[in-house]
Amino acid sequence: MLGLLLGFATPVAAKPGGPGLFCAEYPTAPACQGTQPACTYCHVAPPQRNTYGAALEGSLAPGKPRPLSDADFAQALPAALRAIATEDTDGDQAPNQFEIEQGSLPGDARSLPPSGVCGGGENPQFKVCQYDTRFVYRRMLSDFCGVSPTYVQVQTFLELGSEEKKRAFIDQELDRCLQSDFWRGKHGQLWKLAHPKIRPVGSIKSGEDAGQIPLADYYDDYALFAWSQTDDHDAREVLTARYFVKRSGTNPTTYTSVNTLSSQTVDAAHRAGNMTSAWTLTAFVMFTALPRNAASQMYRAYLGLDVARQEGLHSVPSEPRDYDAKGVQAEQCAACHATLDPLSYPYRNYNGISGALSNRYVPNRLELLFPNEVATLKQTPEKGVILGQPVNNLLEWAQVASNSDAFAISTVTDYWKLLIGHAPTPEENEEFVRTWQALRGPHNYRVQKMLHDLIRTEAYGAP
Ligand SMILES: [Ca+2]
Ligand SMILES: [Ca+2]
Repeated sequence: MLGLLLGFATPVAAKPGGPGLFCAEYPTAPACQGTQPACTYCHVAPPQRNTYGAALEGSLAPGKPRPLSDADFAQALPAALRAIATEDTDGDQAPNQFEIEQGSLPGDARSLPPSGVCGGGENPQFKVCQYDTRFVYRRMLSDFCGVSPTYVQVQTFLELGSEEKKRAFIDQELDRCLQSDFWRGKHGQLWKLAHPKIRPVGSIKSGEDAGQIPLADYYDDYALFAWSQTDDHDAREVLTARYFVKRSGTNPTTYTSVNTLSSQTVDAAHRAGNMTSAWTLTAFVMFTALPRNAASQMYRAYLGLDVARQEGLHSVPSEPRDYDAKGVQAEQCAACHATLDPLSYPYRNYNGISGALSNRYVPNRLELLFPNEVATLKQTPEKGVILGQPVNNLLEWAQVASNSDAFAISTVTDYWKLLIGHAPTPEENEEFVRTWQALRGPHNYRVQKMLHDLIRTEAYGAP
């Protein structure tokens, strides 16, 4: 909403790139953690700007005639944000940049940065330092092992004495619980995390627990997801794996990587993890020529960006081209489709449901399988753009996606919601940012290591 409305009197001159540029300037701001800045950042009621929006407009390429072109807007916004960073536009004593970083609104004097510095602060609604190892021990066993500690276990825990020994014991118990079926087994906690990404439909499932019209086996997708989140595996491979994962046994459940699976049909050279699984192609490509649905689902599921909610918009100049003549150049569509269509092109040769060629990479798919569609369809390129970066194919799409801030933020947000019960709040932002940055950095995308960090946060450990 920020970008759509920011700095412009009419929606015709919508600038959907705004949120992306804002978040590039403030990547650790609470407003950019798995979500997008809201309209209220700059507006009282659109198109009326609040004090922050007005100050920004004043610093945006001053002297240039309005409305600004998309390119001029994109070029001028970072400097304009910086130009007013140290001002206090709403007069509440907190400078804009401080408000943005602390999660309050820089254009609303009633919205103040939290005073919740650990151990201090006058506001009782913010947590003070009260990380409680006994509480964490209970909570961790319940979250990761699915059990409460017995009386004897609690006594044994308390007898460990020092906080240091207790924390070491909790870490050791966490590693044990991460092996449990409650955590990693069929229908366990990791599967629960994967549900909104995979969107299972029992009636068309093939293989184990098959439905009436078996089309594809999404248990393979759960298996790769669970694999990518456990042991010493790289979480990014849920999007980039050229291999498949086989699940076997219970208590313990074992996941093994394999080069072929009878339920999977995309050739090794064109695989990109769950983005190209038989289930993704069946459920999200289906019968469509240009698989916008597959692209937007992957964007939402693994990067936390929902194009339909104006999130993650990185408009590509001269897009949408509307190769399939769906009317996406219409004013109300163009803003989203300038991002969505180039995001979808790399899927052009991935086939959904159509007999012998189902769920495969088919070179010249549009030319071969959609001969009766509009003539311009076959001009659809395989090259596309994701997060503003040009890519040649879906494998490169997956690389850019999995290496992005959005992927790390989305990965940690999933666990934050599961384990803490809500998306990170502004008060939790510092710990949240530290957690996803460590996942990307020192932990090299090992979720197991990230979870040790997560249970050590104040957000998790304060009753
Ligand atoms: Ca202020
Ligand atoms: Ca404020």
